Amino acid sequence: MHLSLASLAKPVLHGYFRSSCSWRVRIAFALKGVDYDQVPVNLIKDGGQQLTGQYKALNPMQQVPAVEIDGIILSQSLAVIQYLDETRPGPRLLPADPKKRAQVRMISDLIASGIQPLQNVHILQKIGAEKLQWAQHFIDRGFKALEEILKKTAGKCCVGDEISMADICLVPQVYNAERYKVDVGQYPTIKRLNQTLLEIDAFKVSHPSCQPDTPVDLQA
Ligand SMILES: N[C@@H](CCC(=O)N[C@@H](CS)C(=O)NCC(=O)O)C(=O)O
Repeated sequence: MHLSLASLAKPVLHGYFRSSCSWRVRIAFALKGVDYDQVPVNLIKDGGQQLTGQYKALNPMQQVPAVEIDGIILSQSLAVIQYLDETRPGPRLLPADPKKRAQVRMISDLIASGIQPLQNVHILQKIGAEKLQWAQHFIDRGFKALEEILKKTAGKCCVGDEISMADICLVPQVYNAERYKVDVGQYPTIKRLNQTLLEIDAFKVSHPSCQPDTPVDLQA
């Protein structure tokens, strides 16, 4: 097998401890057992380090995460997760069965397109004083739909009993919901899955409370 120098280098994750999309990628690295370096991008400090010209060169969307891997730069956490799944050994993050794989993508997209973008820093800055109610409204709207779907698809995990990209999306979104004081108890399946998944090592080591850029007062 031909190995290029780029594919031997450790991947570099440009992310932020509290960003749910960065956490998704950290979980995927941990599940696959891939060693990587982290470069913090503080979304708040200095007006947002994601807005610098230097960072824009990595990700023109000026969002985290961005990942340097195998000689390319990837943004969009779901693209990164699927690339890792296609190129790294370890547990599958998308099931082999087409129906289950479609369900994993459905749940991942519901969270990644239908809920998370509405709580982005630059969106909430535009909303202003109403931002808490705004975030709660859209998380509740998404979680109502997600709860109905998960009732049908979940076993120990979002789809059956195997961890997948859907679980990788779910746990950071519940963390966000709790930050915005959404009562997750209204969604018993979401709550149960989140509790089960948080017991797994890959979710623990990647948690926002224990990253290199986690402020001391938020460390576990
Ligand atoms: N679809 C993108 C979304 C990335 C994203 O929204 N990142 C947020 C943090 S989770 C961000 O960088 N926000 C910065 C801003 O809103 O200015 C992904 O999945 O990677």
